[in-house]
Amino acid sequence: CVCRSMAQPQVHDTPSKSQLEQVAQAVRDLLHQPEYDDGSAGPVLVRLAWHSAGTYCSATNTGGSNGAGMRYEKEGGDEANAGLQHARAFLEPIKKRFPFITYADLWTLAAVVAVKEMGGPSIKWRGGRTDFTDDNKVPPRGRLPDGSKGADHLRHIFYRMGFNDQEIVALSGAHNLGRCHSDRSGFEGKWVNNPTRFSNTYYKMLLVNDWKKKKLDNGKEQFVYVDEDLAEENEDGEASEEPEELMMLPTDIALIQDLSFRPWVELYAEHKDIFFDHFSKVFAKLLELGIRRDKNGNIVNEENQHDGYKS
Ligand code: ZEM
Repeated sequence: CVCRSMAQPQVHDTPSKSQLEQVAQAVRDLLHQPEYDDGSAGPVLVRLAWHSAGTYCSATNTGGSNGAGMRYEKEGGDEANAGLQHARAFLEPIKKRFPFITYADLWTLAAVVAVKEMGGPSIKWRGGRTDFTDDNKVPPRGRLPDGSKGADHLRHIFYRMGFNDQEIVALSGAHNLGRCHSDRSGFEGKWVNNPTRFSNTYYKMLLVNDWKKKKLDNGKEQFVYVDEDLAEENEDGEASEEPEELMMLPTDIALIQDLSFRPWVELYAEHKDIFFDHFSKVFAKLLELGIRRDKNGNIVNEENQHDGYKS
């Protein structure tokens, strides 16, 4: 690319609308994965976008979804990113087929498409991200949240990105999707019964269920609840099926224990439309963290913008 050799800020054109629609359709086509997890690649794609963007630090203007640094061991090997190689592998054939899209755009666009396909809100997305060509500008490890901690930790991590309490709770609603894997995070199980349908069920579960602390064999502590209704359903139908235990991370439980977080959980549990609206806005904000655009919407990568990845 010529612009890389220029001393001035780099400006990349975003792919055209019809090119992006082709990519979006290819993402829709790969979501159905009968052999994988709960049958959908959607949840892990959403987590990929979140972890690519969630490294952002507003004080140093470093990290964020631009660059797709997770391709490099320095970021991809962070234990917080364990399992996301599956998400990247799902998308690799699309990258091969549509080389005009950067990894950084593909990872973020795929999440937006997945949320919508799983029944969630439309999310504004803008392209033009570029990919790092080496790992110099890759942010340091350790910037993503640790599920075994509490409200102070959540604030420490998310305030660093520039989010407030309401936004922390709205973003956490993504835990309506997918599951924890013992071989990835060490936690186990899903938050809701239908983890491939985007909804506000996560907040309802937080409020109505009686969550009990459980220590896993690996020493990790999470909160669990066994859905009795589901147990009966299973007895009527497939008798062999055990009722599935639902789970919450300590950070999820912090949302109902903390007096400033809790009212947002209550609001979103009651009003799915408000949750969808707030989630749409906050997820769009997440994907734009650290990205500066010119008046045409093209991303401006200043040569020195990412200097000083020290912390
Ligand atoms: Zn998650 N998340 N997350 N998250 N997350 C997991 C899974 C998923 C935290 C966390 O420790 C974990 C956000 C916020 C936070 C998703 C989306 C978003 C897992 C399980 C853990 C441990 C990983 C595994 O074992 O595979 C913590 C502490 C968070 C702080 C609030 C935000 C924000 C998200 C998006 C907006 C998704 C979709 C999953 C399910 C992934 C999958 O593979 O099914």
